[in-house]
Amino acid sequence: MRIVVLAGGIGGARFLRGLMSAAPDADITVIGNTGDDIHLFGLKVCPDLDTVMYTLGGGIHEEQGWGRADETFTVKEELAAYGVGPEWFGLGDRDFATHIVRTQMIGAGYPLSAVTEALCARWQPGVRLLPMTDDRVETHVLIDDPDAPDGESRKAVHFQEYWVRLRASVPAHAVVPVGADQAKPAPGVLEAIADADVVLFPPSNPVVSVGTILAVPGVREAIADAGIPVVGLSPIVGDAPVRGMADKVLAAVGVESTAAAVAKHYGSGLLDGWLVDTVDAGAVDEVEAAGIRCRAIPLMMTDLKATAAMAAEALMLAEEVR
Ligand code: GDP
Ligand code: FO1
Ligand code: CA
Repeated sequence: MRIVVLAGGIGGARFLRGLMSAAPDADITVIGNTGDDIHLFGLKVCPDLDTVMYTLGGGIHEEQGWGRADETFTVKEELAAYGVGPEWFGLGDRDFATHIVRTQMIGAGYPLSAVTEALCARWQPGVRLLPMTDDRVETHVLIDDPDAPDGESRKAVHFQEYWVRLRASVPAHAVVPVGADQAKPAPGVLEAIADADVVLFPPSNPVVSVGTILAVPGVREAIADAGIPVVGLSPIVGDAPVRGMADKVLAAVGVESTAAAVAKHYGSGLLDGWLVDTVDAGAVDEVEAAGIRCRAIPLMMTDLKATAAMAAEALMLAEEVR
């Protein structure tokens, strides 16, 4: 079976582990979000691609969910000694090596998709990991400008600044995937969708992860036109994200932070099936009334067994709606 998964970072990566356990023989292509990418110290950092690569390749910091296990921060400390920041973004020494290799290859003319393949040759994630695009896309978040003299102006900050520096503590008025409208799907992306038997949306952030991938022209259309089941799992459990800032960025796009609202945001034109957590069983009728087949099952990725059960349910729902 050929499965395409649209993945962000932690939610996507942890779900993929469960999927690989539930469907060990499946041929899995991951289309990764690159809207979180940021250039720091002259290096290109791809947090969501790296989170998937390290998680599936056995190099992730398990508790944190991002970055490398057994990490040290000597380079960061030395940069700080020169007064060179940002100090709010924690790049570790081991992780730096990935960004150095990536930036060097891009400088030599390789597209991000080829670079990602080269990095994965080391990590052997067991899936085909494709960036959504080789073109530069950067998610920016519109917030109130605290320094504005009139107290009313707004400013855009990079998504990483909104999340890591500001911890999403201020309202997001808009989320803009800058460059997405001009971006082309990376080589292999549209082909993987056309060849797939099923498309899965893991419990990734619906706005800044899955939403950003769908914002690359051609991707949403390819999925909607493929004529194959599209099944998603809710990242919202009990009207709140399990972790992260999905509630803040959903508010920015005018969507309530509920499992049903997220399903309706994707819409029946895209989504055929939706899994909500058992605590949200009351949402099933509302989702089905919107034309999306819905089931309530435990959706907490507490361990591999629980996550594999979620993935198995998603694949069963896909067969039901096929
Ligand atoms: P990020 O790029 O690291 O933020 O990761 P993703 O976009 O892939 O996933 C983030 C989303 O995963 C958040 O909105 C969380 O609510 C969701 N999430 C994390 N852990 C779980 C879990 O155990 N169960 C469910 N249902 N969602 C989860
Ligand atoms: N997340 C943090 O909360 N603090 C950090 O300092 C941080 C550094 C970092 C470095 C490399 C990387 O691949 C990811 C990193 N993350 C950090 C995670 C990242 O910002 C987020 O998980 C996602 O981009 C949110 O979607
Ligand atoms: Ca992310």
